[in-house]
Amino acid sequence: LFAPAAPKFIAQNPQPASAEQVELREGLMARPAHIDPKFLYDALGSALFTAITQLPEYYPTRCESEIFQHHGAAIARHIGPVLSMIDLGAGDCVKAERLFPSLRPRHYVPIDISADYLQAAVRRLQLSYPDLQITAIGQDFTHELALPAGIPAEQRLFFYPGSSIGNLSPEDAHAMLRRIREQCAGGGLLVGVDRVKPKHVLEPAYDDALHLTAAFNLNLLRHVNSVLDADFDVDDWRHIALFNSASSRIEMHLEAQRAVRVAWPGGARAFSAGERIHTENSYKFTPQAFADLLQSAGYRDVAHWSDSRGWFSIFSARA
Ligand code: AVI
Repeated sequence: LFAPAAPKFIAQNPQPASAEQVELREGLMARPAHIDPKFLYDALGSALFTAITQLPEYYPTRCESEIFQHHGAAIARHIGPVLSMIDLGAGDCVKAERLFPSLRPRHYVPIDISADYLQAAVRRLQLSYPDLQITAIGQDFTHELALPAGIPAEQRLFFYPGSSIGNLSPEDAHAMLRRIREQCAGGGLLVGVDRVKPKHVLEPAYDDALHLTAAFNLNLLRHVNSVLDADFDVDDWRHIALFNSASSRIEMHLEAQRAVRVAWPGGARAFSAGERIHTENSYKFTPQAFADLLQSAGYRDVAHWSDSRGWFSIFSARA
């Protein structure tokens, strides 16, 4: 009989429910209306996103794992010894787990806004790695990055895969990279970045034939209903994904299929047919543009590796 170490779980909710409600109300009343993409990730949204990563059209996850498969040893050499691996937006923790054999962290700190989903993943992981110290944190790290004390900064490797950095505005991405750097001076960052490519590859990745991405986007309305006690009817809306080449980003929107009125305690908004709610941006970078962003945020020793088609890049940098 063996008793695996119990994973520690820290639930941090830097935004109390009422702050989320204020944010949602402001976004819904804005013209054009917008909802922050973090509302895509309730338990069902996280499960839908995991399913999206298996779609033939959604290339980023496969490209990223190809890079780790082909260049894993070179990447591990560039990073050097790792004691603590801090996984930003860990989800099901599978990506980090694949790197355990080459990076051999002693302490794993997965952070994700979807606390329930993370907790289930961490329980599974601890059974497979009984000696690994795991501290899971349910946190919206895009606002604040609060880590448990006792992990020296120079022993920290931040792992930010999947091109999630592309879901932030350029200003927020810069601020986020700076925040990470302050937390790992002497340590490093390993980050996945999606690259600019033709529209005919990009758009189907965000508007797939099985409509999983449509379900992922529409599910955000159900999440908003539960947080705000609003009365969105999912059937009134349709999923839109388009590449805005001037801004180098995929945009996701929800478009009203008819005139609708959406109400919540203390407020309401009328949407005309065809009016949209902007729900997500996913920025695409050239390798030079991302290397410049890292350098402007204070990183050095920047290196990157790509998949065979040059669709995705992994950057490693020292803080
Ligand atoms: C999590 N993030 C990197 C995904 C992306 O590709 O921007 C979210 C996503 N949105 C639609 N499909 C996937």
